[in-house]
Amino acid sequence: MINTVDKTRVRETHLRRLFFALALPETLQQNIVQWRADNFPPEAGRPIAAANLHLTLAFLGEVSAAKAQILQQQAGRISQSGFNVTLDDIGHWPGSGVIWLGCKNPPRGLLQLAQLLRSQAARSGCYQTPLPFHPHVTLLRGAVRPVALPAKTHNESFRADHFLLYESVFARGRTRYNIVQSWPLAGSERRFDAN
Ligand code: 2AM
Repeated sequence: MINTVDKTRVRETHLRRLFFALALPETLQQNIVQWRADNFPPEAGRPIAAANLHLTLAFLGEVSAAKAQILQQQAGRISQSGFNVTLDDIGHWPGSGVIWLGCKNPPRGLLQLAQLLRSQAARSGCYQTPLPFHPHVTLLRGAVRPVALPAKTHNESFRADHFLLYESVFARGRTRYNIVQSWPLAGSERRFDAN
């Protein structure tokens, strides 16, 4: 009996750090890393590993299994078309130490998808920042000093034909983003379930 109670408690208290995001195609990740190496000195900040370059749609924070299940069910009911994302903007937020790539004119589909996921998250009790959504791909962290930004980005586009739920895991001094689940955006077939 004692074992049963303990197991239940462990399940309820096991929290995972989760977020919804768009993945970047691998070639684009590699191109960005090359462009970053050519355009930023090593002291500019800590570069994000190629495989970790992504565009966050909604950050959920530390989430229980029960809450994650509800959010996954809601995400599965989203019916939206895919869209193209062009990374033609660059910026620096010295307060958070982030240097990023973004979109001068984010596509409406991107804003709608993020808005929906963020409001579903808020309704489930996941704190959402009151700051407006500013879609971006974080390139460097720890960039707290002034830095000369390149005048232009490499201006690459990618097709967002699916969105994903990731778990952020920190182990042996490294952050890894593991795919929990993926959902296609209309007009595409792609689907992946980690479980
Ligand atoms: P960032 O790149 O602007 O730091 C995984 O950690 C992703 O979730 C990152 O892309 C990060 O955005 C975002 N994220 C992390 N902590 C967050 C927070 N407290 N609020 C909003 N987004 C956060």
